Amino acid sequence: MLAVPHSPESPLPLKPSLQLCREFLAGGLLYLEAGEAPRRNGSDVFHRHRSDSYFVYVTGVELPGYGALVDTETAHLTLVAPRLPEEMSYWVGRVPTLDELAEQYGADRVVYDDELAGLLAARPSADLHTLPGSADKVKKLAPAGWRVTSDVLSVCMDRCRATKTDGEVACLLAASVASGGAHMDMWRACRPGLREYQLEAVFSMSSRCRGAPCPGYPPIVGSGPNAAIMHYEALEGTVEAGHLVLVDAGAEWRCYTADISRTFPASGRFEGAARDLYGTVLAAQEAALDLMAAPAVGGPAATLADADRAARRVLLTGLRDMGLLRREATGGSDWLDAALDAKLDRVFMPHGIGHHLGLDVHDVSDAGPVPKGPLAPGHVLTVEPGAYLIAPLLARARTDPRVAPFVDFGAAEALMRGGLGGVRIEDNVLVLDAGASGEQGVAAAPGLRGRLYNLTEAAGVPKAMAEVEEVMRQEWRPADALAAWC
Ligand SMILES: [Mn+2]
Repeated sequence: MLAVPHSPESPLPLKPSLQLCREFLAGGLLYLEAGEAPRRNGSDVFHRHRSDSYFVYVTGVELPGYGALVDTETAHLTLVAPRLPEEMSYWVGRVPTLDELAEQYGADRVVYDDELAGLLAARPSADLHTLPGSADKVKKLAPAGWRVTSDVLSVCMDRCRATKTDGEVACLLAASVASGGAHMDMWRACRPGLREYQLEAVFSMSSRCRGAPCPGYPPIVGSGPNAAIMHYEALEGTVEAGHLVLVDAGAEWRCYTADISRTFPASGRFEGAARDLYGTVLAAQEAALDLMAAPAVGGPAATLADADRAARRVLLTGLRDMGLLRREATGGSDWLDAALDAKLDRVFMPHGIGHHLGLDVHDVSDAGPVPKGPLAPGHVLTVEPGAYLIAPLLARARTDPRVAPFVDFGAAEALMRGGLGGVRIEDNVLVLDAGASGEQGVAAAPGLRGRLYNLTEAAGVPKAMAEVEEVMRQEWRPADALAAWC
């Protein structure tokens, strides 16, 4: 089974993923750029640099100002380094030599950026593939007779990036370990009276101490009613004793991000309607995971849309059983089918069940962030059902004659007055070869379920209510995060 890289310095074999590009690009070269750190307001202060994902995919280089030239026939990688003035060594530290860069990043050759045009001129003319953002610059560099195109590279790379290599999965698992540890530190640190941004600060501190330098997206920490705001980023609210706190946060490791959501009770105990709602969402997630985990033998593999549908059926049934939805709405026809036909599920879960995950939180594929076809080995996907009490959606539901008869608005409002906002539970899973886990005798490894390897479970992040409560009873010890990579 895949091992977690033991330290942030472990080398990772990212470069082989590049060979996939050869299938799609008929020869030629490709040129990619890391990009520059954005300036703050045109001043001489910069925001933190984060290299372009396509560039990282090919080079693993996280530094600004670099470029990469790749021969798609031979996978020969030329790293293009900015020629930095001598005085940079005392502003930003020692500048590595070209030999050191070649060694560190496994490049076949490293040149300075002012040598690139000469290097191209010395070669026979060819197609030069790049991304739209670099096209103008590359056109100026390319000698006469070369064809510079940005039409196909992103499509080709999106297709490659959808199927993760072992090295990429190792990065994602490391991101999951760091992010998961930080989630659990938030549970331990949580108490009524804290502000949401204080919990977010615990996440940042803990994940950074665990080797993940920055979040892959703005963390969502929504307490009580704020849990019902899908992309809540204000983080100014106060955690109250009766609240559920919804956290959707993931940190990057080598630019690969986790995307983990957990919901926990501020009091340390799941009780009443919060308990019912959590149980419903957890059951919906289990239904989706079971469906995705079933081996594809003799028939087409499940799709994420199948998992989405399975989760919504469980969700609606659970919401009905907890008294939010009316049983008598359909006058005899199958209740679930009628509810789904009316899109009742969209009132309570307005987002999809998941998406690709990788260098970007909504990662790329040739079908976009959400896979359309059968689940395929190498896909890393989120599985994230949720159920929320969203005031504007409930208001709209009241005026929709197809949906309104299903909803007990009085019950929903009573729960909202009690401060209940919503629940989301999100794991990250790798799709394995069909039947892989059973045959290889590793079925007992944490996180393995049929043809799924659940990175979040493998990282030791619980979601059963009793286990979440157990972690919440533990003392928060920041020193544990400091020791995590020692
Ligand atoms: Mn997600």
